Amino acid sequence: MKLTLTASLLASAAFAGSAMACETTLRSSDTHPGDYPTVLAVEAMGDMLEERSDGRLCIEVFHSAQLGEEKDTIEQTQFGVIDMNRVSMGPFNNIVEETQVVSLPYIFRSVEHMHNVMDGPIGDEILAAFEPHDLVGLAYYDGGSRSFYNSEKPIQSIDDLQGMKFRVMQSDIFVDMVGALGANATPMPYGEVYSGIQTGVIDGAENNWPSFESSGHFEVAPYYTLDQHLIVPEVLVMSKASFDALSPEDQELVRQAAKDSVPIMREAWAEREAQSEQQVRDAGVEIVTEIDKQPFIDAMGPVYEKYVTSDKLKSLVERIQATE
Ligand code: GTR
Repeated sequence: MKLTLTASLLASAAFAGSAMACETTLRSSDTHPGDYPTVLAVEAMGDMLEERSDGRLCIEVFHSAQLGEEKDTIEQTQFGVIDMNRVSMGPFNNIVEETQVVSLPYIFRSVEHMHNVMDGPIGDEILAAFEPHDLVGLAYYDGGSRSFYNSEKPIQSIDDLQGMKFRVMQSDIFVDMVGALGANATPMPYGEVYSGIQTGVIDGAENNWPSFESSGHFEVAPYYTLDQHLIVPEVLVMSKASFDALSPEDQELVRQAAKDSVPIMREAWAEREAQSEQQVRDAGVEIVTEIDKQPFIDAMGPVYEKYVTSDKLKSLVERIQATE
């Protein structure tokens, strides 16, 4: 019995690998697979942190939704059960009001516009808004632009969307966004989308190239229309409880390493986006690139009216629109 226990302890110590030497290993969640840019970036952050703290602080990334789907892992991060989390801003909409503005359809004119906003004072303001919700906002990552894909037909215009059923991330804004286009939205966890399309519970979903590819959704939804309705930044947050448990020096190391992981993420993203697009095209997915976005943009009026009501959000939207 004793021998078995020792053997299993040894086995788990070996499994922990280099994290074993660390005083504190921060557990970080990600829904994506191990080779996805967001996972690689948090791992790179962990390497920087381990080196800069002389091995005091490490990060272990639990990728592929090992710790659960985004909505649940966000709650666990608020409670301090999970130390860090890399998530889209979308699932935060019902928790951190300020995240709603960057989840509005067509709020950003391009990825470059999104970078200019999030890298500046508006980005800092939104990061700070996480604190009252037991979270510390550390850095923004890229999520490309999201477009509709489905199992039924090529979507050439809003007319083709009428009555179709699309999965959206768990946020009311996206439900209303799809509704404003005349389609029906079903909020559901990311991990259920593949089988949802396969079994016909939904006709499709919407996402960026790397997610469309890595999730395998393209296998069951071979029509992709580049209407690019959303450019939602992603965010790396830390549990306030875990953050407060660190010394001020270590807190600074965490903040800095998170910031330093951003260019690594952007490079990995650009590479992966091109690879994913190629893979999806090679698989024979029918891609509609020529689409008039103006009717889509015009249809979003009611969504802005419903969500941009407080002075705080109005000011954020105006300042985002005024950013180059
Ligand atoms: C991805 C994003 C994930 C998750 C997913 C989804 O693009 O990186 O964090 O939000 O979309 O649609 O659930």
